Amino acid sequence: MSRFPTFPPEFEFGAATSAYQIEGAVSEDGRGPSIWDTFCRRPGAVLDGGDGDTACGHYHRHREDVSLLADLGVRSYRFSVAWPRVQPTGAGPANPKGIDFYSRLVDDLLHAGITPAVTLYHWDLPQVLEDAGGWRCRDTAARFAEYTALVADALGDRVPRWITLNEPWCSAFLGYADGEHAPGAREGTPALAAAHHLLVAHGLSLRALRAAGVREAGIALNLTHVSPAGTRPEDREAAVRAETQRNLMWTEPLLAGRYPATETDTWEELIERQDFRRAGDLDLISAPMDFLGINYYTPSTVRAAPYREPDPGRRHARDNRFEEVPVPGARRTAMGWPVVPGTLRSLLTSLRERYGPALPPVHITENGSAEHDTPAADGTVHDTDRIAYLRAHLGAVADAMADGVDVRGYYVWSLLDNFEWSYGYSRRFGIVHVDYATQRRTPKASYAWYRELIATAGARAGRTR
Ligand code: PNW
Repeated sequence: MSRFPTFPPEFEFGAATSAYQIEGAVSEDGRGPSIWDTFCRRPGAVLDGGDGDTACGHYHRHREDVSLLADLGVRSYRFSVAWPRVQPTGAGPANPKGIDFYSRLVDDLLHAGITPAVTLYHWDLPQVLEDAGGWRCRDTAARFAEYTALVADALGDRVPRWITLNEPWCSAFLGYADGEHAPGAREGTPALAAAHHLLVAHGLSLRALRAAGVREAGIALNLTHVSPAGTRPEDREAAVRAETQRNLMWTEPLLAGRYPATETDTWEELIERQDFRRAGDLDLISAPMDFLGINYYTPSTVRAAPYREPDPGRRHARDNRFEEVPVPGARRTAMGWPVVPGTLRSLLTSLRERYGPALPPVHITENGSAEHDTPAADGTVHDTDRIAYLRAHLGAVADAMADGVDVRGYYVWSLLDNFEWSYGYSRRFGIVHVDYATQRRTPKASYAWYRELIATAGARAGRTR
């Protein structure tokens, strides 16, 4: 096997982060509280009691972080704008200091020759909006469209690529059904309402982006590759339910303008009470996008499991009549996630088969792995497992492209070790090591490897930088 998979000259290599995971400075320059500030204070919500109060201190170190990106040679950097910096209470005019921070970041990136890609929502909902019902309420989608217009108005002239939502599956089900993410709710129907309102929010946000004249707009979904654990009919049915919830309930409305055909098996009687759906919603949700962002980490192998109620007497909106089983022979990352790179190729080709020309060009908006990094005495990290993970997944992307899937770019998750949500600082995804006590950044071996891959691809393409 050659050292690097081969990509066409115009392929865009990038790196990704998100606001709450790296910025810190949560009370500075008028930022209001978000649901993650609140959730982190709940005892037991985050491993080791971590929070994003300081994180990587990126808010004050963004210059240094842009230098790291420039040395890496990436063509694009994906970051998120914190809604509560722009609208501390989720409504009203833009907070100028919040906008200024992102405006300076964008200018620094452009100065370094790096294309900014903005995610508008990477999970930090203003707390005031959650107090009014959060994503359970349709009004939050309207608020999101107003916020989108403010950010697009301020940055739209300089930012070509826009992502409305990051992983709405996580916001709806980890946030409102499983209680693992903010706001930490364990409810029934409201989580399904949240899923729908997130899709409506995407549609309204896309419309606001179009009105502002932005060049490229899309969404980032955490799609997975689902397979049944064996040949038992009940396991095959479990795989259909998992496929519906993880993939189809997002891709069908977005790309085909319909709710998934399998949803009534998945949510049974809950479906009959879906009065949160309105005429015209599907037209709004399925408005054409310029690209589909896919965040990919690991496949799901599932078997049938008995239904579990979250709280006595309440129905769980997340169909949990399936459970994940280990993949035999697959290595697991520090998250416990099995590494099966070929499943990324299969996911991409199956999307192409299902949607044909309705599948827009794809960007892999996140891919990477948490590993048990052990810094050597000199502080360097020889993360050979991460390099193997990245090489194999980039190879799977190249294979899917050879199969005819139009993939335009790839963003490694993540530039920096950072706040890994309910795992706190215990899991490291960065290609740059962060010593949280000193905020010292040390590029890992994977950073050097990725840098060489980018330079090699660039040299092949006749680019100089
Ligand atoms: C994604 N799950 O999160 C996010 O977009 C990133 O912010 C995050 O750091 C990264 O992946 C690594 O976890 C996920 O439980 C969190 O299935 C949880 C799940 C999936 C994605």
